[in-house]
Amino acid sequence: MSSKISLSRYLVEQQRDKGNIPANLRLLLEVVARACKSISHAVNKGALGGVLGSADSENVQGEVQKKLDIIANEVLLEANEWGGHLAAMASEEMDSIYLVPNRYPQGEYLLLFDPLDGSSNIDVNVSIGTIFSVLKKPEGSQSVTESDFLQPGKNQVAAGYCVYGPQTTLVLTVGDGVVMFTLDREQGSFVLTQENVQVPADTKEFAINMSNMRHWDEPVRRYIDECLQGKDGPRGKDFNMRWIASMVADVHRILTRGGVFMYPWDKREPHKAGKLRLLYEANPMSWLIEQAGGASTNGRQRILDLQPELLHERVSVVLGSKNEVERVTRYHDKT
Ligand code: AHM
Ligand code: MG
Repeated sequence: MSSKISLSRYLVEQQRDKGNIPANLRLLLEVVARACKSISHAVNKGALGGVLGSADSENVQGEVQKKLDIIANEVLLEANEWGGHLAAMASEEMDSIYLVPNRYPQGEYLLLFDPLDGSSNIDVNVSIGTIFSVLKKPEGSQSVTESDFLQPGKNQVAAGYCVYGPQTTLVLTVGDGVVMFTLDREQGSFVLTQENVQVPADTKEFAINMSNMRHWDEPVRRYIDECLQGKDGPRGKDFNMRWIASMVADVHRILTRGGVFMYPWDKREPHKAGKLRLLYEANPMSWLIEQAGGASTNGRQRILDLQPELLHERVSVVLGSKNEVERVTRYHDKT
């Protein structure tokens, strides 16, 4: 790339030249990116900033919160509440929705996020990230309620994540393909480093937590079993496995070099549809993957078509290289 394109310039061009986003959505995305920069600095300080370890509290899903989960949540709330672009926010770390306080102007967007995904990796210095999804407040809705957030993923107007790894990378879609920006710490800005991200349709790499194998359902067991048989099995090729236990990092690898990611329903807690949350994990990641030419399903239905019933609803997730996702879907069809 001859001259550097900043996130601000990319967004201005999406608004002014391509007409893909209105000014308020541009502002919203700039603010989210600014918050991610600040979270990246906190993550970077680690033990020196006193940010590691547990916070001695639990979130609505009964998971122990880490100090950085709470810090990241606060950073996102504070950055976004006063700009006038939002009506309300929802987060993995908050039981219910957060309405923009009355003292600030109300906007037309709803922001949903997992402030720090991959929390089990915080203290061990492995990549973690922020996942976000943007919806429009339904027409005619005056004061926002939780039901305004219960929209299928295909309604998203922007989605992305920021991965805090060896580099801090912001990955974004506004429905015009997927773009990646790397944080230039000297300049303090995100710089466009990859456009038109494409997930190869075929892959020899899968990501799943194998320790849950005995709890899986038959179609998932069959798919992984065939991968494990390698060259000698029905697939006729050897597969490689990766599992980072940070969805952001696993999805980032898949957007970079292909692969299939699975966190399926399993028999440990049969009443739960899976581990990952639909609204602020599966939906934004599914849209990014689809925008990059991949596919995403719960095994039986396209994730972006699912009608959410609950704010913190869970879902079974299979996403990544198209041909592999379609194969897993076929295996589900047969049962
Ligand atoms: P979190 O949002 O509480 O961090 O949980 C979500 C994470 C995903 O990033 C990751 O894919 C998965 O949980 C790992 O789960 P497990 O530890 O069961 O392998
Ligand atoms: Mg998460």
